[in-house]
Amino acid sequence: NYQPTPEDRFSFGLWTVGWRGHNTFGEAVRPALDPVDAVWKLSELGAYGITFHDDDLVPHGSSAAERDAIIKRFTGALEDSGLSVPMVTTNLFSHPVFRDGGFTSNSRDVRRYALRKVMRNIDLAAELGARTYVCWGGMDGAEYESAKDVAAALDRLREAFNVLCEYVRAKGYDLRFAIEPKPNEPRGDVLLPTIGHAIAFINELEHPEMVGLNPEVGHEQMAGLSFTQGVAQALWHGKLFHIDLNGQRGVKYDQDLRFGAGDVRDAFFLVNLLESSGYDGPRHFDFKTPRTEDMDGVWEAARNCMRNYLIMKEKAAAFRADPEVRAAMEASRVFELQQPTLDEGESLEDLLAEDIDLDAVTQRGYHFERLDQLALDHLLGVR
Ligand code: GLT
Ligand code: MN
Ligand code: MN
Ligand code: MN
Repeated sequence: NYQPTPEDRFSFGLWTVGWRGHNTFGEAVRPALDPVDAVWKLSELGAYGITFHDDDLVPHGSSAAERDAIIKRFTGALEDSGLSVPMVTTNLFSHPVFRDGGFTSNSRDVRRYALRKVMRNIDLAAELGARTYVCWGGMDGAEYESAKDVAAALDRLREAFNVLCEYVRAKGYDLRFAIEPKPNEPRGDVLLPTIGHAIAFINELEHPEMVGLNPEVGHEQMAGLSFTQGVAQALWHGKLFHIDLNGQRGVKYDQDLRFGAGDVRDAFFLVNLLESSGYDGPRHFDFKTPRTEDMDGVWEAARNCMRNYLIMKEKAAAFRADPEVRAAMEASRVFELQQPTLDEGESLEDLLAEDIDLDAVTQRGYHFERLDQLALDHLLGVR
């Protein structure tokens, strides 16, 4: 019956179920959600975790006493409900001071403020037992080529991660960073626009082992890319630290639909990949319920994010276990790709001396059509 349990490791951002529906053209359509109500509702639905930005939990401008009281009340609800906080992040985009970004603002005082804001919230993240700290730099980017020195921005971004890794090491926290790429929105062009850009950037850090990725379904699809292929590469590099699951229909604004909406094929192959890869991190949903819905619609969407994941998981397992699928993969030479191109110890002279029967091999068809239809039959529920 696709009823989630905490073992499924489903988590939700406080900003997702709490999104009030304001956008560039319209005002908020839903009431503010009390974080404590979110905790209870999510645990009732079968989630295991809740995540938040500093400002989602403690409104900007709260006094120290107010902050303490809010955190005390929130941790009380966590203890009583059994919900955990696997990931925490920072809001470096809403406040007007971040209009040119956080870590890469042209203003040095803003960059210093951004670092302090993150460090302060890292202490809270560690206190709550979070193991992952997400950094989404959506406001770090540009609309004017002349106004942003990209090399300097990357220098400052590297500096920020080096400083933050140093902070975590000095404090002895068991915490890793996960960079969330996005091609655009809110900035016209965001720094580190895709999974690939972020992986290359991480290699330039002082502690690359402490920094990985939090890729989001819709963000890669906004760039017209295959999310599943991007995640496969992130896994290959050992960099899938966390994941934002949602739905997106094609190359357009960031839709943040519930998981399963949008590109159903990519969702199916993504779940198939995650479930067969050994990825054991949270399955985190980052969705925004469309403005047409009231709060009932929000909880309906949250429930269905998990339901769709579990349906895909069942279908993907059946797909992998199907003997006809195995045979079709064999016929498509899928497993042959796992074989190294050269034998161990083989000399390049041997390789150079070999010949190929071009006439014969050129005729070879790969039967991918048959294999793909088997996948689609599974997905559509007729197998
Ligand atoms: C914002 C963004 C998301 C990020 C969040 C983390 S904030 O809602 O659109 O994709 O994951 O900062
Ligand atoms: Mn996200
Ligand atoms: Mn998004
Ligand atoms: Mn979003």
